[in-house]
Formats: sequence, structure tokens, C-alpha cells
Amino acid sequence: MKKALITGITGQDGSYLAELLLEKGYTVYGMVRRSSTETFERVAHIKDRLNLVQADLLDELSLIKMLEATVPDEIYNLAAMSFVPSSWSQPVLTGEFTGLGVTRLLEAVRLVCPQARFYQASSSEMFGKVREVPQTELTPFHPRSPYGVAKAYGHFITVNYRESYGLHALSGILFNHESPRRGKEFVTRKITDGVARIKAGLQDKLPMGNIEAKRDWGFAGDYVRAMWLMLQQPEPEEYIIASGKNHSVREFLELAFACAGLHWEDHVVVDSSLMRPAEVEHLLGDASKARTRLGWKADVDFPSLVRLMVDADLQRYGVGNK
Ligand code: NDP
Ligand code: GDR
Repeated sequence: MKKALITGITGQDGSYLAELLLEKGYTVYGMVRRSSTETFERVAHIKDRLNLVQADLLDELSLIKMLEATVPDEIYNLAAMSFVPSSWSQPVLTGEFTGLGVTRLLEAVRLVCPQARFYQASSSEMFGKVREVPQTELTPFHPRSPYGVAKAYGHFITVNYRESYGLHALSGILFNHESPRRGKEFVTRKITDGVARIKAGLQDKLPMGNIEAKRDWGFAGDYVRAMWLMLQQPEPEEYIIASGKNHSVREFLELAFACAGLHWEDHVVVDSSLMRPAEVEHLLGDASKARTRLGWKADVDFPSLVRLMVDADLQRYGVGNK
């Protein structure tokens, strides 16, 4: 029976990946940080099948002790400060978690279990002000936020530890992926939660930032499958995971409100305080390598993703879509 360790198990991706690995018969360890209230909502339904270990990306010794106690075959490093706007208000902390945290974990791996396979959660935010369209594994990076910069550091330190120490370490460069478990501050979930609250009569207006920005959106359940596939390959290499189609926030709004029988123009107001100091205008990924080499493909397309997120939020507020 293989053993996998997931950092960031309480997040959106961590919860879907834990489900997948349990289905595959893994013993699953999850790193959780100490908090005054538990943040286990997304894994509550599988918590009794998980082995949770307390450690923090800021604390090297806690990472070493966690690996000594678990000795995993596979490590998925998903923990990070992942909300782009907060990276401008807390740039140093973002660098510590999202950038240096990767080095701390890689150092612990090198010391305790250098034979383990290591996945780093890299991001399309590293492309930022894009150098070419669509973006591939060979497109140079030009990050546009402290988060993107920290992710680029995490990406290259992973490559460097592979090249310096022969670790089986790789990065998946994942484009935006969403689900009903997405945090409510991210644009898709903010919209679907807002639609449900408006439908339920709890609010009337939805303040939004730049609705012309375009993203290549997919479903988180499809994307965690790609993470696992990457670690099963004999050679550690980078892969882009994306849908290959992009849509504007405006299109997401139109579709999401229509799913609930509402018109987005009646409710959306533009709030300039939600505009970013530097924006990533367009992202579009080319996942050809993952399709041919991993046999990966997405099952959920854009309209189905919007529908499933709206339906889940409507249900949560106990309202229908008519
Ligand atoms: P979430 O924000 O939902 O989850 C982040 C996780 O990291 C949470 O479990 C959080 O724990 C944990 N965490 C944060 N800081 C620390 C710390 N110092 N020590 C221990 N744990 C910590 O992110 P997602 O699931 O959406 O994303 C997973 C990873 O993939 C992230 O690294 C993200 O940057 C990256 N990514 C995400 C994409 C997406 O579209 N979702 C696309 C590309 C990359 P807690 O519950 O305690 O806050
Ligand atoms: P992103 O996701 O920054 O791409 O990072 P987010 O959903 O926050 O923003 C997407 C785009 O929508 C625009 N936008 C708004 N965004 C938010 N959050 N709230 C708003 O009101 C709003 N209005 C317009 C943004 O300006 C942006 O252009 C996500 C995170 O999951 C990262 O961790 C991950 O690495 C990348 O995706 C790939």
C-alpha cells in the first residue's frame, strides 16, 4: 500500500486529491497547521480515513519531524497563500509560504526521504504578462503579482533540487480550476455564491473588479487527477494542465446569473477597489503534452462547470433555479 502526504489538504485541491488517493488505496497523510478553530470543512466527509499531522511551512523542524513520522512515497505540496490580491497586502508572508516554504519542504525531503516523489503546485500566474498565446511548458514567465513571483521561485527551486540532488521532483503548471469547494473570495465562487444569495433575497448587488479579464477555467476534480498521473511517470518533468479555452469574467457572470433565471446587468456593480495594481489580462494554456504523455483529459467543460457551481450554491441556500 503506497503512502502519500498532502500539504494543503484542507484546501480545495487537497480535498479532491485526498478523495482520489483514498479511492486508489493509498494511505493518506495530510499536513495541517495549528489554528484556534478547525478548518477541516472540505475533508469532514473523509476525515476518519485520513491521518492528519500538524506542521507548518514556516517551521523547518516541524516538516522534518512530519516526514520522519510518515515516510511517504509521494508528496504533493499544495499548501500556499493562494489568493492573489492578498499577496500585495502581505508580500513578505506570501514569499515565506508560497516561495521559501517549498525550499523548506524540499530540504526536509532531501534529509529524510530523498527517494520520495515530489509534486509542486505551480501556477499559470507565473506567465502573467504573457509572452505568447497559448502558453506551453516552454513559455517564459513574467509574473504580475507577489504571488506569481513567489510561485516562480517555488517552480525553479523544484527544478533545481531535481538537477542538484537527483530528487524525483516536478511541477504541474495548472491553470485556474474551480469547484463548489472553491474559496468564496475567488471570482467564480464569489459569483455563484452571490447568485444564490441574490436568488434567496439575501442581497441585491454584487460588486466586481475587472470583468474583462480572461481565464482558462477547468474543474478541480479533473485537475487533481493530472497531479497523480504526473507522479506516476518514470521521468520527472513539468506539465501544463489547462482546458485550452478561455472566457472573460463577464461571460462567467452572464452564464451564472442565467442559470438561476437572473440578468447579471441588474445586479453587478463595478467597484474600483477590487481592481488589481497589475492585472493578468489573458491566460490560455496548451495541455497537449499532458494529453499525449499522460493520457489526461478534462471531463467537465466551461458551461457544465458554471452550472454545477451555481446549482451547488443554490442548493446550499435552499433555493431553486426557476
Ligand atoms: P486553497 O487556498 O484552497 O488551499 C491552500 C491550502 O494551503 C490550505 O489547506 C491552507 O491551510 C494551506 N496553507 C496555507 N499556508 C500554510 C502554511 N503556512 N502551513 C501549512 N498549510 C498552509 O488553494 P487551492 O486548493 O485552490 O490550491 C492548491 C495549490 O495549488 C496552491 O498552492 C495554489 O497556489 C496552487 N494553484 C491553484 C490553482 C487553482 O486554480 N486553484 C491554480 C494553480 C495553482 P488552511 O486551511 O489552514 O488555511
Ligand atoms: P486568479 O483568480 O487571480 O486568476 O488566481 P481569481 O478568481 O481571484 O481572479 C480571476 C480574475 O477575475 C478578476 N476579478 C475578480 N477576482 C476576484 N477574486 N474578485 C472579484 O471581485 C473580481 N472581479 C474581477 C481578477 O481581476 C482576475 O483577473 C487563481 C488562484 O487560485 C491562484 O492561486 C492560482 O495560482 C491561479 O488562479 C491560477
